[in-house]
Amino acid sequence: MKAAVFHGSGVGLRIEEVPRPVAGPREVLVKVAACGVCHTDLHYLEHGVPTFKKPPVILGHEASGVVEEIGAEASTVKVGQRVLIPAVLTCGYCPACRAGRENICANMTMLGNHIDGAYAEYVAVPAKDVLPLPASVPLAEASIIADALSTPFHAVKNRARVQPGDTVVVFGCGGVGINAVQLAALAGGYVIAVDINERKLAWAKEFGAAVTINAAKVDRVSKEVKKLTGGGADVALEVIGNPKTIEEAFECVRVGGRLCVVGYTHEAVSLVAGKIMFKELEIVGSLGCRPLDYVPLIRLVEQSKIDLSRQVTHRFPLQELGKAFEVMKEGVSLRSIVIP
Ligand code: PAD
Repeated sequence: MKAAVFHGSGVGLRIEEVPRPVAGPREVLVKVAACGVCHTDLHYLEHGVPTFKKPPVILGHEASGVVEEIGAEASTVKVGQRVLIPAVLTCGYCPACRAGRENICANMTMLGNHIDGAYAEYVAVPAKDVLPLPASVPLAEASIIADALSTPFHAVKNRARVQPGDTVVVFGCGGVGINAVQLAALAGGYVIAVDINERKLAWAKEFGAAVTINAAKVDRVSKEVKKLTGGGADVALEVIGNPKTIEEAFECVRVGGRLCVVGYTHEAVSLVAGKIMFKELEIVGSLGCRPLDYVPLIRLVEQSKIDLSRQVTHRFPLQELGKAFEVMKEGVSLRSIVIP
């Protein structure tokens, strides 16, 4: 089969012919319908972030497809079933899994990171992890539920805990951030979207932001947010992964408010500890999504409460995966999917 194989930072990705995976006894072999292209892949390709599996490794962690084969002991899934593959697979028995927090599983395996991923024609995954997709949900577009939607769903609902009437500032309106905007608005928040790209800010408006701020055109975003909210936002979400914007998001939060960090950076950030104490601020991280949250999330998509199709702005064949990273870097895409 054809797959996009990562050979290490600096070497990059090559489209190669590799052996088709075989489903183990408790696994299913999924024929990939589409795989979403996430900024996390760019971290491996260009920012020196290592994958857990030593390259060569097939990247891609945001996939949907159709079950082609089932392992001998995989009785819960049928051949021909349309499925979503969560980006992260969990063990089910570590302390975090036992506590219902599978998204921080001690033995997690992420597709296209710990194990071969879905920039490929086929991928083999445990049967217990795949989620059935209703017939009314478009299969290829549904791939982005696996990360671009599920990550902000968990962040907004469980970590940032947005409540109706909350003022919410979202830093970064890319593939993941746009859904933080959409979901925070759906939760009843008054959403202030921040980006440096006017096109992204226009999309943020379409996806539910009440106000937008172009960070490149103001002196301090926090000053603007304080003006708009009468002293600071109840919740700030950082969905970029830049120490400077994490620090600025922190400055936007009102007394008793909450900062939720979704963006990834390996760099340190500098926050004034006294402000955390005096303002009783909460600082939380948010990683991926718990399996139990996928069910209501897919239901919201099925009920058209979440706009899925409009955010897939670009489609590429696997051979043109490189172009998906180009449009991401140019800032002209919201989410690209590759169709093997
Ligand atoms: P993206 O490239 O689609 O979006 C990033 C957005 O940030 C773009 O719209 C940029 O214009 C905007 N931006 C960049 N710099 C600034 C700035 N200084 N001020 C304001 N806006 C800016 O990326 P994405 O949405 O795919 O991913 C965003 C981050 O989320 C990235 O760090 C990724 O690794 C992380 C992520 N985290 C999880 C998780 O589980 N926590 C999951 C998936 C992705």
